[in-house]
Amino acid sequence: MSSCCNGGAGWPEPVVRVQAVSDTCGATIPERYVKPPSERPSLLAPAAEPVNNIPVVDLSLPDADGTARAVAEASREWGFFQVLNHGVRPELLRRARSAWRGFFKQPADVRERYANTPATYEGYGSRLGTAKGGPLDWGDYYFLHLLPPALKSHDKWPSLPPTLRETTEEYAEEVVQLCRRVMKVLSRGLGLDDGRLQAAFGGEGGEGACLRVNFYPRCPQPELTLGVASHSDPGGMTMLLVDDHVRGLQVRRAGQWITVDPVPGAFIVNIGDQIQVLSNAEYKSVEHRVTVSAVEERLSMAFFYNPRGDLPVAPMVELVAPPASPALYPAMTYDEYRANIRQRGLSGKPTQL
Ligand SMILES: O=C(O)CCC(=O)C(=O)O
Repeated sequence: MSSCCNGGAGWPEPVVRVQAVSDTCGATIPERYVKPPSERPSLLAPAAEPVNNIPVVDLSLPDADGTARAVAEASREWGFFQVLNHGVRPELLRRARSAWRGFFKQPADVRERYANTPATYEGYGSRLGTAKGGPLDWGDYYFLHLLPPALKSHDKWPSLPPTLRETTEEYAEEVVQLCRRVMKVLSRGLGLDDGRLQAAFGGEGGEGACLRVNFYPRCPQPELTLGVASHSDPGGMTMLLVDDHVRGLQVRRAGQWITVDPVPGAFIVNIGDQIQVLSNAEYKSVEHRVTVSAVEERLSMAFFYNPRGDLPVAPMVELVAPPASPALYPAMTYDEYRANIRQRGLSGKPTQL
């Protein structure tokens, strides 16, 4: 099998690209990708999936209080919802997906120029977590920083395809605007001023943002593995863009895995651990995972919108009223919280939550 290439750069063992594994493994996936039986997906034909989907909210409706109620209910009950009429141009969604697909279709030596290390994870990667011999997921990714501006470095972004940097820049500008808008709706849904949650993130211009583009190659034994194992998102909120026609995301609800049916052109929004803390567990950061397919590749773009890294994040005082409603979490900065996750990798939900 063609493997390679980045074992000396801080990873505990050589990193193998899942694209290379998919191209060479034949009908059987390597043992390292096989999940324990309790974690394996039960893959049903689309027609046999439980008819259930995360709530869908139309952001263009004029009733702002009604929208806030719908978003708050989805955030309490599901931790997930899809947004339509969100203001990010459909043409830009298509261009962003196409530019990033173009990167994953570059020859291996072009992709390897951007191989990442566990120091920052920025660049082209195939694993999370640094435990030697740890489980691997059936997906490669590209991770990059967007905000604060001091962390953004175009040199660390792919130069091919030639449109990628400019398109990603444009995409980030529009998605940040959408995140700020949804933050207001979430804040109102908690009965707070529209700007309150954003203030707890460091204000407009003080927040953090990064992007992980996931590429899941075809897999000959999708029933044995996962594209991303079950996890909750450590940051504030995630704006996820998925392929319109390929399912894969599953959300845990009442002990069951619900497959999300993507609404074409929508973003999938999910609450991350930091908003669960700030809302004192009113809004839930819910575990999710990704299944893969034997017949279709899949690309997803996870835009992570986070509090400023050095701000203490704790339940907002307006939502704390002891003894009936004590603060459920101690204050911790997002930088501290993230350092812990980067070491152990994404798996399950942190025990303190
Ligand atoms: O690919 C997806 O649908 C979800 C990806 C995800 O959960 C992640 O990048 O954290």
